[in-house]
Amino acid sequence: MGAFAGPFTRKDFEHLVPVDKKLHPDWVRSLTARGERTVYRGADLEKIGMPIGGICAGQLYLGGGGELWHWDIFNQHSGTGSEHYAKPVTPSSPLDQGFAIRVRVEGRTTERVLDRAHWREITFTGEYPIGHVSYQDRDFPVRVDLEAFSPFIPLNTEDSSLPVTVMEFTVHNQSESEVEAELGGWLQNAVCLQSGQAGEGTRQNRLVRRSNALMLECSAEAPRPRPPSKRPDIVFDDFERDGYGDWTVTGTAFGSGPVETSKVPQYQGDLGGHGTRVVNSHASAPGATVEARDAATGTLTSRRFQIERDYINFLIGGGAHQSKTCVNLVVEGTTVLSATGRDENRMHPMSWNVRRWAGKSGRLEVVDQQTGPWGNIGFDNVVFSDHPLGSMVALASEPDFGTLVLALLSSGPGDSGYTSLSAGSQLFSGKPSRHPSAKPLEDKLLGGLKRKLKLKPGASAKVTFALAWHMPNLKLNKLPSGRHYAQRFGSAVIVAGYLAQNFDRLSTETRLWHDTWYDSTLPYWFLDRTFLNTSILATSTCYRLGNGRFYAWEGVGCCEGTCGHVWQYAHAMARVFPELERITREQIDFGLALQPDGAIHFRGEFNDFPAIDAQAGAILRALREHQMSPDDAFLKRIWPRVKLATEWLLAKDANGDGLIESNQHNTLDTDWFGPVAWLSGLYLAALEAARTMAREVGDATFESRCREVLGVGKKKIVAELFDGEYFINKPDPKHLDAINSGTGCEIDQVFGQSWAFQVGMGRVLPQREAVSALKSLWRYNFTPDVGPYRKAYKAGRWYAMPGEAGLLMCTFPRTDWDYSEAKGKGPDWAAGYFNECMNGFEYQAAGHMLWEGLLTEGLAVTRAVHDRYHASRRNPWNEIECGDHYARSMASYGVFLAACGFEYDGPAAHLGFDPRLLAKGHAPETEVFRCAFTSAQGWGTFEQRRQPGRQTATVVVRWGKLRLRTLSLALPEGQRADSVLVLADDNLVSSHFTQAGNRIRLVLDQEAEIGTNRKVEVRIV
Ligand SMILES: [Ca+2]
Ligand SMILES: [Ca+2]
Ligand SMILES: [Ca+2]
Repeated sequence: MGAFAGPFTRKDFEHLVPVDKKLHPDWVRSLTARGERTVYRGADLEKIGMPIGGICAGQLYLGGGGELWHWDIFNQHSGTGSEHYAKPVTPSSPLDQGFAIRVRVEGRTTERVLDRAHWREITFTGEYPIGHVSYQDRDFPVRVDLEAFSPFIPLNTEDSSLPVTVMEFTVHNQSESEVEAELGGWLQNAVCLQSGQAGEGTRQNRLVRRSNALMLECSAEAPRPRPPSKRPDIVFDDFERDGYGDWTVTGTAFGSGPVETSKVPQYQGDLGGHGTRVVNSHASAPGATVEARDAATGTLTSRRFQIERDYINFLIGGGAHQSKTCVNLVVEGTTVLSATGRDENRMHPMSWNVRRWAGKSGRLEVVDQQTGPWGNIGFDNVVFSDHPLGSMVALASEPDFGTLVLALLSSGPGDSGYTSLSAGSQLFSGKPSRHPSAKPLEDKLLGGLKRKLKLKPGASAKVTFALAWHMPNLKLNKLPSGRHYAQRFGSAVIVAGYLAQNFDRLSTETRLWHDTWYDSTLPYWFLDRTFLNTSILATSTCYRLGNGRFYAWEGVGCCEGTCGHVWQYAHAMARVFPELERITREQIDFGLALQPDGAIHFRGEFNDFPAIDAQAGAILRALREHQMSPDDAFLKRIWPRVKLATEWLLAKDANGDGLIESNQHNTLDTDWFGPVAWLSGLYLAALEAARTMAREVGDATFESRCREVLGVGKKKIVAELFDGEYFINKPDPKHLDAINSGTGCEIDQVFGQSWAFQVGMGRVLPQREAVSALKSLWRYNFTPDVGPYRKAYKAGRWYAMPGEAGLLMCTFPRTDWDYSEAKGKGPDWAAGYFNECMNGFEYQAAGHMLWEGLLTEGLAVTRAVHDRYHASRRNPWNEIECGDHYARSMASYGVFLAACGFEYDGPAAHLGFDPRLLAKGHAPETEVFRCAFTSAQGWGTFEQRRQPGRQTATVVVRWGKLRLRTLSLALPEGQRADSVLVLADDNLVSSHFTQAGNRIRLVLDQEAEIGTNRKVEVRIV
């Protein structure tokens, strides 16, 4: 990527953010040009990791060379932070798996593994949900194209959340001769890969035929119970004393002895120890802060002992850092076993089977060599026993217990399977085995499948593999256990069988969605970026629990409780799988999180106080979820609770003037005081949403109450908080030590209006002031290079590196308030947010810019994020905030909706478009716009064509159905419609229309139901 702006001199950055962005005209043109599919190759392939499993079913990546990596499907908790932005993750895999091809042409045989290392020319195109990889080499007679995906069909949540990945290879014979080929895949049996201990069971592979597919099934089994032992337990140490006794201590982390559990810092909670003292290298470390205590390091080493029982049982807690926060068993100078905590202070029981070392002498080492977060280890109650602790016996309840399947679909007699292989490369040389294989847990067990092909010159053949997994033992702190998919399917074989049986429909409809999305006049880069964050649903940010509940982190393993103030920015799930948002509104926000006074605890059962923005967002989302419903049943069920939540907000505006007073907790993780433009603006938008819903359910009293406050508030927010250029806050003089952006130019200042557009509500903030605020954001906060700004303002995390562009969270253009005043006495980490570029917020502002007609600005902000995530820099599919695959980034779908000017109300059978970004048509003076849309029961394509004096609009349903009563369209500014004709499948439909400004509102005399592949056409003259 070349420079897209400049050249700049030092003078341009005098104010740190240049007023003149000096954008290159070519770059500006590329913002709106359709462009071409994004194809990555060469070094750009290295960091790619496109989520490729079903939604809410784990996290599996498709790498740039078609390798599957990451493999987070085993219910292991892995926390992530902000660090992967500056230091992107490089591919790694806990298990041995791959695909390879062997060809035989004119007596010569060659083999290639299908990965990045083995081909001269690989191209990768990731168009979520489908990834394409093409492999060629001038020395190799065949080209191989891979299409990888998991079934993904908007509105069909169940079929889009299968724990499965399809790898469909097409082999093309590019030579002049007939080619004999074999394409195969191998898979390590990774069941109980983490939990499986030597001597505690076996892994088993067998071949299964089902639904015309050949499957390699991988499973594990506990050993048969042995007769009970009569040897008594030996308590090695329970640490119930002042000092460490004969343990050798190094470093400072372990202090002078075991800590009394009554004296550990309160935030650590119950450590779950045995007796009154435990080893805990956080509680015993010196230092006054969490960071200082975690920074301490040290080791504890036991005396030598003889191994004379089958098990070593103990309690372990603390960090999950392998070899950094761990307990080791050292036998004859070698660490033979090691265990870490699970990033939890509470210790859990652990048993090691040590039968293999019976009679030998060993030592235990307790290690804390980690200085960052979770840099501590907890340890207690070491007992040598012939009985493992309870949890160990139940291999079947381990988080990584379950089944895995490699399947070959449409299988014929030319296919063969191996239940045991010494290596993947043995696929083509070994002797196929039909019989089950078993190996003890301590040994590696591989299996594979392959197909023989014969290809004439120019011919091609398709080979479809699938990988399925079934790991039902998900256990998240405080939450209902289990995986939703395990309620539908009993094993990976049954999952793969379902896939095989329904493969035509599932693959056709997945491709249909992909093709519908890309069948658009919008630029490829824009379609890529605004949809690819939907893949966050297919990462370990998101879960569907055993009871059907949707649950999510903010980012993978970070910040619990489906956080309302983060998730309210995200629009993708609501529009693509609205059922999951409805579940969350009903069961969580307006369910277990709703308090008797109407406050919503924004992390569900994980916190005990509300946030203003999350509260307003929940009300706005209730309206959006209602609009994405086929009828008003959802609203009727939820309305009394939405009303109660609105009353809580109204109570926060004690004097009823439309501005919120007192403490206002928000997504910047602190309480702000005094009227805050973005929080009061969101409050007004929520009131408008509540008013709309009150009207629909016939609650006239509440509707008029909302209307009254809105009437005052809409005026007051401008009079009090618009400073002539943008919206400011008026910090409460009684709380000047609280953090507050004050008169700074803050990214979310007109968020309320942005939300209003997303749900078709019209104006909460007046156009002139809203546009001026957005132009100020562009002027003061958009920088083509964040470097100079971050050099001056160092606090904050890195989501845009020096040399990269972004829209800063808050800058301080006025002289009456600056960063140090804004910071108040707030913590550094919270004030640092002002200096960051956080994608989800940027998308929120960018979408709003498009709605308000600031086309270049809105696209440039979106593109800045897109360019930051170019594969040459980092994984394009992993947008990071305080964690990987950060949920707020699903705000990018809202930018797409803004470009379409989309509005939809399912129960009212209303659909509308006001495209912001028209393309030139083939005919002279023609402008075209085409986009995908989703609705409550169906999805399809909207197309608009403008020629001088006339306009046509077409709605085609590609999947499901669409109820249509009213349709809202836009004419060019200043034009009036004389006549409007509506045709349903070429039959005239009677209708009438009204025009206000450039918007046409069309009413069909009778509601139409448009089925699959049917269309409605509107001709306006
Ligand atoms: Ca103890
Ligand atoms: Ca430490
Ligand atoms: Ca007030």
